[in-house]
Parts: sequence; structure tokens; C-alpha cells
Amino acid sequence: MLKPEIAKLLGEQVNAEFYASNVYLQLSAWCESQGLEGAALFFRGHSLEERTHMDKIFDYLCECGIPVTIGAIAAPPTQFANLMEVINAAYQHELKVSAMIKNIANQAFQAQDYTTFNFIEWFIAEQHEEEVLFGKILSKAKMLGFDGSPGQALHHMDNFLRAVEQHA
Ligand code: OFO
Repeated sequence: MLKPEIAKLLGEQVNAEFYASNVYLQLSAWCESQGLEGAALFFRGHSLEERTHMDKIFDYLCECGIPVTIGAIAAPPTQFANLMEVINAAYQHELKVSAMIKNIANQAFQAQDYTTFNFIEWFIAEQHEEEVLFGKILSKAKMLGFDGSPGQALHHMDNFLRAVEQHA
């Protein structure tokens, strides 16, 4: 049986993963509206991935006999100056999710709930992957001298994001 405080954190994470999925869907929509098809594809893929994260936690809670409550999901930000701002927003968002996941791991460990600790390890590895991925995207932007302005570098970044998604 899950301790109530751990069940609460996991329930909140279900909603946080929904929010993450919507954040990426909104970023994808913004990229579409700017004609950035590669970036739109990349963020669309991420949106779907976040949805699978939500499913994983949802299933775990169900297996543990904990009723899941889906709350109101806040609207994600919609206004961005350029693609660089979008990439930075996505990276900052992943850092926040990493902190939430690490908090669950920490609380599960403190509570000697090693089953949840083991379950959440998958998410720790996943967040590491995400941080590495966004690190690579930021390095690419630096290499191209990309600051979000229209031009060659924007075209390269859009293609780069498409390639990342296609090889994921
Ligand atoms: Fe990108 O994160 Fe879900 O967990």
C-alpha cells in the first residue's frame, strides 16, 4: 500500500505530465504557425512522449489501488519571440520536471518505499536523457550562432530538430 504522501506526489505528477504534454503541443502549434515544420514535428513528438509518461504513472497508481484524480490543467504559455525562446522554455520546463521527479525519488526513499523508488528510477533516467538532448540542441544553436533571428541558422535549426525527431 502506498503511503498517502507518496500517492499524493504521484497523483500530482500525473497532472504535471499532462501539463508537460500540453506545453509541448502548444510549442508545436507555435512552430507550425511560423512555418517551422521540423521544430513542430519535434515538439509534437515530445508532446506524445509526455502523454506516455502520464500513462505509466497512471497505471502504477491503478496497480497500487490508488484512485487517480485528473485536475484542471493550466493553460501553457502561448507567446514566444522566436525559436530560441521556445527551445529555452522547453529546456527550463524539463529542469522543473527533473526536480519534481527527484523529489518523488527522495520522498520514496525516505519513506522506505523501495517499490516506488524502483518505479521512479525509470523517470530519472528519462529526465537525464532529456537534459542531455536539450544540452545538445543548445550546443548546436551556439555552434550555428543561432539567436532566433530569421536566416540560414534558423533554417538549419529547424532541420536539425526534424532530424532529432526522426532518429528518436
Ligand atoms: Fe520530459 O518528462 Fe515527462 O517525466
